[in-house]
Amino acid sequence: MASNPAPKNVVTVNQKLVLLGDSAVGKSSLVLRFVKDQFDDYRESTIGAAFLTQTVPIDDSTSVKLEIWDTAGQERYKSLAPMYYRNANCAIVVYDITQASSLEKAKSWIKELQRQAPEGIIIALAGNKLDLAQERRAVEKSDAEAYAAEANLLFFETSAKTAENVNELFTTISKKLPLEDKLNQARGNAPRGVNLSESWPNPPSGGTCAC
Ligand code: G3D
Ligand code: MG
Repeated sequence: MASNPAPKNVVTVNQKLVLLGDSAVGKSSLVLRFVKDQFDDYRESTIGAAFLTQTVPIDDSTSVKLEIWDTAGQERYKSLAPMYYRNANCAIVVYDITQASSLEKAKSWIKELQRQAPEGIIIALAGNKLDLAQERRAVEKSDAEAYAAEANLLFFETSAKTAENVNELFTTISKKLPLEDKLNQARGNAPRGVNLSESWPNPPSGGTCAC
């Protein structure tokens, strides 16, 4: 995925994305694949949360700059999560298709988001490690897909390792975001090329990968 800044005649809208899910399901790996098109076989666990940005072209005149908060999955960091999803525009909840318990954990995050996150938040469910499907699949795609449809979620099976469906996941969620208000505001009140930004919750300066 190209990370070039949007051209000058394109309006860029900043939107907040949070990743949630059990530890070791591949949240940081999905972000690394999406933002840098890389994969590390040996990843250090995320401490607290990591912040990255990536710009996604929506159409000829609009881009979304995703401000991505990659949270740590361990139980000891659970109390921090509301800080990241409270103002989120969208969320990706990740499970590992080789670990059935990780889907249960994902469902509990989705319930929490549906109760506590801002109304209208766009939520995607991602079943990661698709490259291991043949040998180690423990969650049937049809089961997860049926759950996602019932809970009104976008759904993808992904592999951060092979990159399968990773851009599709982030691009589809970006295209689902209701941007009308912000675009009208930008086109009516601000010169073209303006970057509509809100600070949330104080991203580290530079916006570099800390995962
Ligand atoms: P997390 O951020 O959800 O905690 P990580 O998960 O991104 O740190 O990944 C946890 C482990 O899963 C890492 O392996 C990572 O390489 C592996 N992984 C992540 N995504 C995939 C994938 O799509 N396919 C496969 N096969 N492995 C993946 P280690 O060995 O470092 O624990
Ligand atoms: Mg991580």
